[in-house]
Amino acid sequence: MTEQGRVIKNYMGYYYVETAERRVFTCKVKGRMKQNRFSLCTGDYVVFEAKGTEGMITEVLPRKNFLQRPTVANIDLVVVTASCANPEFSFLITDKLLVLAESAGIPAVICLNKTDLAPPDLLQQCREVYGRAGYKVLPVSARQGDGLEQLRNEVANKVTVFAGPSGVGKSSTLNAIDPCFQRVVGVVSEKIGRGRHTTRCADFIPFAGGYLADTPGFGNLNMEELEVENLAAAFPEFAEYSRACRFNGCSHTHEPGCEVKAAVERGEIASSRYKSYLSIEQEIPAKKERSGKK
Ligand SMILES: Nc1nc2c(ncn2[C@@H]2O[C@H](COP(=O)(O)OP(=O)(O)O)[C@@H](O)[C@H]2O)c(=O)[nH]1
Ligand SMILES: [Mg+2]
Ligand SMILES: [Zn+2]
Repeated sequence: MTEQGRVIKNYMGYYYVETAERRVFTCKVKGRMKQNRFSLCTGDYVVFEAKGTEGMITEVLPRKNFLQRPTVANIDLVVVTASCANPEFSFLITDKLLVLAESAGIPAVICLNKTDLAPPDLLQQCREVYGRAGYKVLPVSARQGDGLEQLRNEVANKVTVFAGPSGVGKSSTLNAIDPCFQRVVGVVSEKIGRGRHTTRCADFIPFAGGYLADTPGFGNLNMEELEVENLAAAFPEFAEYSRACRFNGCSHTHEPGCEVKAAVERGEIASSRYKSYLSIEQEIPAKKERSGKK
């Protein structure tokens, strides 16, 4: 029988596909598809031929969006997770994750975990910087159980991915949202997980009418796939100023009459955000270099 469903887990070459009736099928990919350079990840909607509780995937339906790191498709929300301390809060990593979500066209909020360890003023500072950029900041202490209700409300009925470096408390936060989850916590277990099956894909866990996806940590964030020309658009608060720059296609780095730079100097755009912009811009190879490599 032909069925449709969504890939909720990818493990050892098997795709676990859940239908609208919440039946889960263990599926493989039809050989013919493999030849056509198919791409399939958690979150994809697929068509499959069902036989008992198994299935053969014959088609991947068009994606609404796609996130490279972690590799997931058709997402409603990215929760960019950071910790107040241990590891120390990083504006740059937070901004990189926001840029990746923004470039993929996926809404994002910031979960600021470990508020129990927060240095004075950090929460206020984050609220100022990210509030101005249009992002909600949700303070949480997974350890003390603070801020969870707001987070639960935020993710209800959505397909949500938790993204953030190792150790900030993504798994702990998921466990705090729903103690049934029992995600493995701690740096050591992450290492084992990475060694055994190098999963860059995330697993979906059903929650409140949607799904939550925990993701393994990452070594470094690859910003090289971005286009320099599109980077400024991934900083929503630049838009109203960049329209007024003297030059069309202003890169907001060295040009005279740059209104983005002027706004940073007046304190209307957070200097940490502009610093991240410059730093990410440096990481993206110039167009010539890129085509030269191919
Ligand atoms: N103090 C404090 N520690 C936390 C909190 N949340 C997580 N941790 C600790 O941070 C470490 C990493 O947590 P984990 O959930 O594995 O992080 P992940 O790598 O992002 O999934 C563990 O030792 C947790 O016990 C918190 O709210 N406060
Ligand atoms: Mg984890
Ligand atoms: Zn400019």
